[in-house]
Amino acid sequence: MMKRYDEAKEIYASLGVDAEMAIEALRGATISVHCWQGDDVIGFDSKEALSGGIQATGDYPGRATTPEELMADIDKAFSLIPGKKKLNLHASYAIFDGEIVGRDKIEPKHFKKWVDYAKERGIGLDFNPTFFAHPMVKDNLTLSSPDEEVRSYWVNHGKASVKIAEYFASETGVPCVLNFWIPDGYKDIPADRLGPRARFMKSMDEILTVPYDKEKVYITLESKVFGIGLESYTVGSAEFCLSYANSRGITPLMDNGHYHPTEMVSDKLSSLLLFSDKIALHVTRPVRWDSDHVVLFDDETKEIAKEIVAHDALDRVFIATDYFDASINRISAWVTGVRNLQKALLLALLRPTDKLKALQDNNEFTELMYLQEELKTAPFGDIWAEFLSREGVVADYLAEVKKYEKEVLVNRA
Ligand code: RNT
Ligand code: ZN
Repeated sequence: MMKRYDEAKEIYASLGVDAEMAIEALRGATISVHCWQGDDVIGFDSKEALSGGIQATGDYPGRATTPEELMADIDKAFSLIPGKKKLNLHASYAIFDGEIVGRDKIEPKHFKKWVDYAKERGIGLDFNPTFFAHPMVKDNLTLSSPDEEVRSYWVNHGKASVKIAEYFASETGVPCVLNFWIPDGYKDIPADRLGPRARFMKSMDEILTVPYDKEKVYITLESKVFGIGLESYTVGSAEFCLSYANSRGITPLMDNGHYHPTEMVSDKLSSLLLFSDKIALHVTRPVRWDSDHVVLFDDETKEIAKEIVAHDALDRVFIATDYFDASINRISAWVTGVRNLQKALLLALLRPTDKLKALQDNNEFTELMYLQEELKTAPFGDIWAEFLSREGVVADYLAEVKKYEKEVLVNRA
């Protein structure tokens, strides 16, 4: 083992890369892992089916149906994922002891068990208000609804969420990313595209009147181009969200499943980095649509990681995962996707970035092609294996996952 790493380190050194520094940098990179892979985005606060134009397909056995089960599954997944992690929660994962309240009235106390969970494990928490799968979603609209009762209900949900995010940060000592995403939109061509967006703007402005500590809470806004049943128009389009975020001093969030199929988030990152201090990402894998398949070690994931690392922006980009596959073992889905994102970051850290940039600026494209292609067959796997062993996580996580499936998951009702 040691020998393979030492040899790999030498090979990278000959390409102008310090493997030790790459491993060190990866250890410092935090991934915010979404809780909703564990239960197909169902949560605990409502009996409604998943809505909002998103879908978790498949019926693999063992879905977590209680907070205890979900926490146990996250523990299992986290034990198999190296590096620094945060847990990303949705408001729908509120844990009510006794009295159940509406989403407009949720309070920090409804998330105390999650805070205890995070503190015991020394991790931070991120948060998302949940604007879907709820009876107060009317005609596919929430913050942009023309029905004032509906709109203000969701404004109150947003306001309540700001307070919960601040509570998370205060309790854990780790800043909380609070992400707003609304599914609002129309199946067919709207007569009025501006009205809903104006109401969305007004609603967000109302939510942002809640005072919060900007060192503790980073509010992000996630755009989307379409959803199932919302094919013709989404209120929170890319242009709306980017303009809104930049004009209000909040952070734009890009989900790489939320663009037209030939648009690449990897190409958008550098532009946003020039205009925003922080940016946020949901890393997912869209297959023909925003299908939220498990993240693979594929070209676009590598390219996204490359852009973050090449511009020295690991501390400016909030990196989160967002996918939900119910057709395979859910723990394995978590581990595979998050590890692939970390692999992509490591691969990016193992590039002689300055040398490559100089080749571009000197118009030496023959040399640039040569070196970039050589890097593709460098012994990346040995550096990754070294990182896993230093982090104390097993390389073969499937055996662990299968054991947990047999002992725990299949026995669930
Ligand atoms: C939906 C968005 C959003 C959700 C989660 C559950 O298309 O990507 O981020 O996936 O909030
Ligand atoms: Zn997303």
